[in-house]
Amino acid sequence: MASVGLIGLGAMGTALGEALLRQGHNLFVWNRSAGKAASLIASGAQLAETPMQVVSSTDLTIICLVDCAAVTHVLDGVVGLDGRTVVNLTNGTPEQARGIADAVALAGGRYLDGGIMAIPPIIGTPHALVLYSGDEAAYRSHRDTLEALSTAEFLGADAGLASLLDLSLLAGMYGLFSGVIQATVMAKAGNVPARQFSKLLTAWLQAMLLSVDDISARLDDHRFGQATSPLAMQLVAMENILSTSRQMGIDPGLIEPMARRIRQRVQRGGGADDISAIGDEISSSGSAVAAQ
Ligand code: FVH
Repeated sequence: MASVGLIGLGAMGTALGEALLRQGHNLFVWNRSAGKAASLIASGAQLAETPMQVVSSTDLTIICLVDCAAVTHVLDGVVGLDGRTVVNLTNGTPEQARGIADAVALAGGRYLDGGIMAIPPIIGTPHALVLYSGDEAAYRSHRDTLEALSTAEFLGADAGLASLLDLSLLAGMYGLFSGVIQATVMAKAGNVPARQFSKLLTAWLQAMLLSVDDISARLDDHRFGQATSPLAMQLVAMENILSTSRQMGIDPGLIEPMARRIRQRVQRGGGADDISAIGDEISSSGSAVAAQ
C-alpha cells in the first residue's frame, strides 16, 4: 500500500485518516494543533513536523482544512513537488480552487480539487461521494487510494468544476432544509408534533423530487410554458403560506424570496409559466436580469 500524506485533522480529516489506515496505507499526518493527531498516531499514523515534511514524504497528499485561506497559508513555502499530487478536499469557491491549482503547478506538483458530498461517519463507505476535477492523469494514478475514501467521480480538467458542483449541490440541500424547517415550524404552531408531521413531509418531498428532471429539462431548453401547475395558481398558495405564517407569529423569511420571485414573474406576464421560470428570473442570462 502506498504512503499517503494528510494535512488537517478536524472531524473530516480524522475520518479520512481512519479510512486510509483501515485500507493499510502508511499515513503521514500534520495538523496545526498537533494534539488532534493522537488517535491516528495510536492507530499507526506518523506525525510530521511541518506540511512540507508531509508533502515530501509521499506521492499523494490530501488536504482537508476549514477553508481555502488556510490551505493557501499551509502551502505557502511548499516547493519542489517534483510531480507529486496534492488533493484539496477543503470547501471553497471555483476561483480559490483554480488559484491553488496554479500555486501547486508552480511548485512542480499535480493538483486535484475535491468536493466532499458526505459527513464524517460515512467516509470509507460507498455512500460517501467525492467529486474531483483538475489533473486527470493524477486522478488515474491515485484512483484506487481515493476510492478507498468514498465513491469517486472525476468531472473534468477545470480545477474549479468540483467546487462549483459541490456548492451547487449544497445550495440544493440548503433550499430543501429551508423548506423542511419552515413547514415543520408551521405544523408545530398548529400543535402537530414534528415527529408526526415528518411522515407526511417526507412522503410529499419524495413525490416532489420527481419534478427535478422536468425542471432540469425546462432550464436546459429555456422552455417555461405549458405548465401543469402554473405560477399564477402557485402564487395564491405562496401568499397564503406567508399570511398564515405571520398570523401564527412565524417569520416567513426563509421562503419569502421564492414568493417574491413568483410574484415578479406573474406581474411580468408569466402567470402561465412553470416554476422552472424562476431560474430565468435569477439567472445572469435570464430575461429578468437582462432587463434591469
Ligand atoms: N464535517 C462535515 O460534516 C463536512 C461535510 C462535508 C465537507 N466538509 C468540509 O471538510 C472541511 C473540513 O471540515 P471539518 O469538519 O474537518 O472541520 P473542522 O473539524 O472544523 O477542522 C478544521 C481543520 O482546519 C484546521 N485549520 C483551521 N484554520 C487553520 C489555519 N489557519 N491553518 C492551518 N490549519 C487550520 C484546523 O486545525 P486546528 O484548529 O485543529 O489546529 C482543523 O484541522 C471543510 O472544508 C468542510 O466544509 C466537512
